[in-house]
Amino acid sequence: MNSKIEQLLAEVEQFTADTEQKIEEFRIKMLGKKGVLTRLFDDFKTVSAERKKELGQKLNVLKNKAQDKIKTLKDQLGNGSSDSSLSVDKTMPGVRSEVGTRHPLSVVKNEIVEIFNRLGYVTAEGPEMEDDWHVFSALNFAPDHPARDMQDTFFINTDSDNPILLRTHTSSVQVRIMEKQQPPIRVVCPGRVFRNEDISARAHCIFHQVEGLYIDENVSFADMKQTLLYFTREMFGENVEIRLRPSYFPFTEPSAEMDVSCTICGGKGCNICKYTGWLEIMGCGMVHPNVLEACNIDSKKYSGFAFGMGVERIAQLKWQVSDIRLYFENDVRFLNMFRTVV
Ligand code: 2U9
Repeated sequence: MNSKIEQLLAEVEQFTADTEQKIEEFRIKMLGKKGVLTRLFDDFKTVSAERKKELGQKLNVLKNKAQDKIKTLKDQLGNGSSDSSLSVDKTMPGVRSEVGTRHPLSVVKNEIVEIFNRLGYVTAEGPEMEDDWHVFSALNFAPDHPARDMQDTFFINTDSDNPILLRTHTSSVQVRIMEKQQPPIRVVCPGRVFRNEDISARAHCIFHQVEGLYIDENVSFADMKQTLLYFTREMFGENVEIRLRPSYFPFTEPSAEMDVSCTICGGKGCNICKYTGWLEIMGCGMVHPNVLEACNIDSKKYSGFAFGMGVERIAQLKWQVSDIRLYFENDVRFLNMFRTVV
């Protein structure tokens, strides 16, 4: 058997073919059901125990070499190396591979995050699937607050007294950070959020937020105002102004809505700002003492501010995209409009 294997190894080594048919004949002869290897493997069953290891290894080598040879010859044929009618025209220009681009929402998100990173804020992310505590209870939402309603929030499991749900804001990430870490805290949290809303040109059930949180001793409302003015001017230009209007959120007190002077008309009034001269871009406020205490932070020693903005809203103001759905359809004709944006 040994000499037969040696002979076949040499045969495999020397074999060449320039047609599919010759390769197939060789395959049937070597590896077919009635081929030489099948017969050798049958004979192998009767080989003495002492020789089994050596001959078994040799047989496997032969089988692998035969398979490799067939594959190599087939590949060569495929490349047209021996069939002149299929040969490659080496003077043809190469096929250019398309380079993708960043999604416009990622571009805006990165820009927002980087502005705050320059101010010393670290970036943090957290789970999209959350529990009631991190999304609502720790953030001072009353037990009967409408946001906890099935109509507003996607619930996953309501069996326990701490239901599992899709986060409706990224504030849950800041709650997790406060639970783990004592002040000073300076974080920005970008991420995807989910609300049970009908999809339209102005609203989507999935959108993106960037929220921020700054907690330390003696942090004031004035610190917040100056930080947000710096952010707005970095984002929209040196000449824009901001204004704060009183508002209400359960997790901040006092709370405010922040407007930026219209980036289109400069505040004179146009159809983008509905002739008010102002565009709303974010919400903000001083973190409610109940929120600090829920996360084991001493509200007598520490204070802080928080803010939140929708990435789609900022992108819309930057590029005047009037239909939010375009950001989610991934139509390349739309995405290609942002090719030059990095
Ligand atoms: C903690 C405490 C307070 C985050 C804040 C807002 C105000 C806000 C909205 C803007 C448009 C959400 O995307 S939007 O619909 N956000 O108005 N968010 S203050 O406050 C926090 C966060 C975390 C621990």
